[in-house]
Amino acid sequence: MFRFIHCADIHLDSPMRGLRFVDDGVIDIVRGATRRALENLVTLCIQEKVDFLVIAGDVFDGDWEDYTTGLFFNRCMQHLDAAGIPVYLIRGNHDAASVLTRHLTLPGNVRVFSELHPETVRIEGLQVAVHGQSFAVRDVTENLVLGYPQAVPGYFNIGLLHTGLAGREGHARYAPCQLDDLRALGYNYWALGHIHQPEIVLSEPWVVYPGNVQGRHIREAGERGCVLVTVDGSDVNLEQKALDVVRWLEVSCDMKDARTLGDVLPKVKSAVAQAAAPHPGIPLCVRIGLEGATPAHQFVYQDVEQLTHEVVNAAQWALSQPVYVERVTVASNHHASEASPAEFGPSDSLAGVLQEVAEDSGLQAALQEQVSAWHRLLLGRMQEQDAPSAIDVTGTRELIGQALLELTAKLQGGGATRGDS
Ligand SMILES: [Mn+2]
Repeated sequence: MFRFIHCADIHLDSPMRGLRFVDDGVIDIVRGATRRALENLVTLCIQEKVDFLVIAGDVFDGDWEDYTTGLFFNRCMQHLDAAGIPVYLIRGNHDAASVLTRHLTLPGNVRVFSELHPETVRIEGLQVAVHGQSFAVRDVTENLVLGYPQAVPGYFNIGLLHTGLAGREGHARYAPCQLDDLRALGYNYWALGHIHQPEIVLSEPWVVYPGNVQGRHIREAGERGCVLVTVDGSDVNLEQKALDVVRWLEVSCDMKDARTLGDVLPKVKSAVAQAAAPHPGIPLCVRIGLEGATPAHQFVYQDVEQLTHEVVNAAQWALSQPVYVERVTVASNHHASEASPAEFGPSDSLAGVLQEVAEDSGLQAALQEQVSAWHRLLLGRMQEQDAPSAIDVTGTRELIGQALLELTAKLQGGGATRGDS
């Protein structure tokens, strides 16, 4: 019987993006999250007395800003060394040999696989063979698996690979390969990295993405961690273990029947509490979406800034654990509501006109062009995984729609009334 931990995509010192409604102290906590998650990984390895650790690429987020990133990683590896735990790792697209310009000598327990060709390391006492190849450059486009050797007979064979497989939404197709390529080699367990969403792709043989150890923004919502694998003869048991220290969550709040701020806030509180229930104790970074048809729509758009901060306020209020609000989105509408025409009065016809404008394909195209230009500009400054791959016309239609709704509400409200007084 032996046990190992499979993790990937640590992205050490990755900047955590997108939190809007927090002060500096919180930003520091969040910035340190990938380091704390790595510490949690080391603690887990030691507590579970694993025989070894495999890391399937992207230990680092990119070139180190300074040497402290490398020093921190080495300190963690030294703790594992002291506990007698070896580490097998490959480099991925984010920490490919050509990407990192600063280097530090690794502790003796860390074995990095070559980027020139696949290598096999045999752990003789356990009858385990680990096969792997690092990325030499960021965009590896060839199928690396084709160079991997056949399984070592009589051993438990682990394939370490950083890959997008045959394609995964939102991820660059690095080192593409087919599941049949993996099956063909007769390994027991493919320890994959690159896709940040945890996924057990296959169980015969095991093909596993553990996900990243710490979500870095709202598109990496939910629990993040690693996989603890116990091998007992032919029995292989997998357990997902959380390592994250802050967790991203999307909270959708149905505004149905809300007419005033007094109606909206309890709904926010209960939606946040419900979404947080499966995640007790851990600090949360939430995006709160106000959705659904509501007669309060006019009110909502009268003072978006105040409403937004009231929503943040209500979210903080709803939980005993720390909760930070990433963003408040308002996607509710009144067009589908059952509000009486009198509620909107003469401006109903204005709303109709604006609705037509929102559907105007010429305007959408113009906005699309503008947004695409910004998008190209941003792409140059962002890591590819953090950038949306494309911006589509439906997105711009929503943007126009939202802007017009806000305008309508301001026109209808005229600043005369706010809230329910
Ligand atoms: Mn990654």
